[in-house]
Amino acid sequence: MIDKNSPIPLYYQLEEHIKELIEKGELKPGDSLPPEREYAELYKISRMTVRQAFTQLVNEGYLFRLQGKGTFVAERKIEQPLQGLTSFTEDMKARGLEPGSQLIHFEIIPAPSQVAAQLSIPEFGPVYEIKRIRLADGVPMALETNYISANLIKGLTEEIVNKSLYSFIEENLKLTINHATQVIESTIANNNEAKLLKIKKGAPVLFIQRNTYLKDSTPVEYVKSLYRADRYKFMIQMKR
Ligand code: 16G
Repeated sequence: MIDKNSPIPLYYQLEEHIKELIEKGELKPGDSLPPEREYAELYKISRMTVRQAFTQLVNEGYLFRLQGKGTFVAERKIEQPLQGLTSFTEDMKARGLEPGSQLIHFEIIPAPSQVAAQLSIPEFGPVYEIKRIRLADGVPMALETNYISANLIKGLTEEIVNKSLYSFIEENLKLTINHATQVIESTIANNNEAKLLKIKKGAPVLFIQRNTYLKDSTPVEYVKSLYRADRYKFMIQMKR
């Protein structure tokens, strides 16, 4: 399996081998890996080489380390395509996961100027401020804060936002959600965010802002969300 005569670096060969075991399901999320020393003896390679392979796999999100306990297989990341304008509920269902929400905050507030500008409404106009933890099979994936004009989207309730916002807008209000712009940046979770997402304070998260519009380009939502970087990767197809 490890070919010392190959021009491919040894650490890379080991890395690919471990990835294959994870992809085939022979190593499952939560499984612990044998210590570096054992790998080194088994394949007659140096511990440094094993460490390098492990570090790469940790950086790529395949493995994680627990101080004093060892190295473990991480949960697979959700690969989210960036082409389609879909809702969290739709995304989870498409993957066979149970979508869920934990409502943290639900209130109509006077729009602060930045929010008003994003929604093209007057400053202090009424907006819903909705903060939800989004869950997949009960596991927190993202923390979303939505701003929605209360004059445009009437009749939102806690019950509705505990289910799907997009399906209420489309099926009940018969409005057509048409297009969006989305900006993705990296950041780290503060204490409160980390608690809500059940990750460590300072863990990497993806800060995503989405502006969504109806067919006639009326802004329908402005969303600020934090997605767990250990559970999400985004994918886009390109052509030239
Ligand atoms: C997605 C959207 C969010 C939208 C929500 C509606 C991002 C990155 N994604 O999470 O803008 O409000 O879906 O989901 O912002 P729902 O229909 O399940 O409530």
